[in-house]
Amino acid sequence: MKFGIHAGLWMDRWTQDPAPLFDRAAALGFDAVELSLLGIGPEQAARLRQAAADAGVALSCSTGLGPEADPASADPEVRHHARETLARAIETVAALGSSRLAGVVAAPWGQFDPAHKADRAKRSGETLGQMQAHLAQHGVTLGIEALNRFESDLTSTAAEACAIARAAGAANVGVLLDSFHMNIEEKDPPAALRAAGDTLVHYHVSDNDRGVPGSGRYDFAADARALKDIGYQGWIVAEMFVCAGRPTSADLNIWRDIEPDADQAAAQALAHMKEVFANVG
Ligand code: LER
Ligand code: MN
Repeated sequence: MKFGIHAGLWMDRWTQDPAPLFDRAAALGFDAVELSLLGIGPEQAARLRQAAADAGVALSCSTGLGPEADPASADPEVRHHARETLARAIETVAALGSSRLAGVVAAPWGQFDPAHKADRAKRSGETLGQMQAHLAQHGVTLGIEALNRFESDLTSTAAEACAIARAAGAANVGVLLDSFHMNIEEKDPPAALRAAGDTLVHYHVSDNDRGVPGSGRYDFAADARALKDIGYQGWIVAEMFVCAGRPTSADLNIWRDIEPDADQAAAQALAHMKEVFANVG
């Protein structure tokens, strides 16, 4: 099991070069850095892979699909574009030397169509299931993130994300659960983790305000017991967005500084993660 940090903590724009952050994360004691593919294409992969290796950090990747690449769309052309977009993302992940891709992959980020939710969920599972051969060929696992109601209507809860992942019927498709989203949507986050079981392939942590885990109301110790019970072997990645006034923070609706200093937030996050999740994995 690895402890990671999402590079978005430090990034003004998704297109900012994340390479200098690898040494920073390593110096803070993290094993891994998560990159958003929103600003990274295959042409940067070899250089970033080398930079991560030089810094001694592993990489995981997250992404968000737009409406033109909606796996749940009723339009076969749009679903075709979703498969093409995911295929390029999977290839980029592999070229980065990574085996993990997770995030907003079941439906577009910030798009809502509740009247057709059941049909969309069915089509999303089918489309993602069709990625299995490509995922297996490149050694990549895909995690469907359960997102709070303000970011998507298709997978608000772990149960909804798990239903799509299971319907995909693909060994390399599972779910990403994130404490920030679970805090909003789940009545009982540890129960949601237990119900996800081996469908859980990735786990994000931040507190209820998207700040340092352990600084707010979220019960990480209870999640740790659930992760141990299900034999979770995946990574634990701190995904904090704490600085206002940046294009990246606007994408995550961060309108005030949540923590005074990003480096300090990362250090405090890792200290809490090591304390609370010591017995997981
Ligand atoms: C967005 O809220 C989020 O949690 C990210 O993991 C999306 O990729
Ligand atoms: Mn997340």
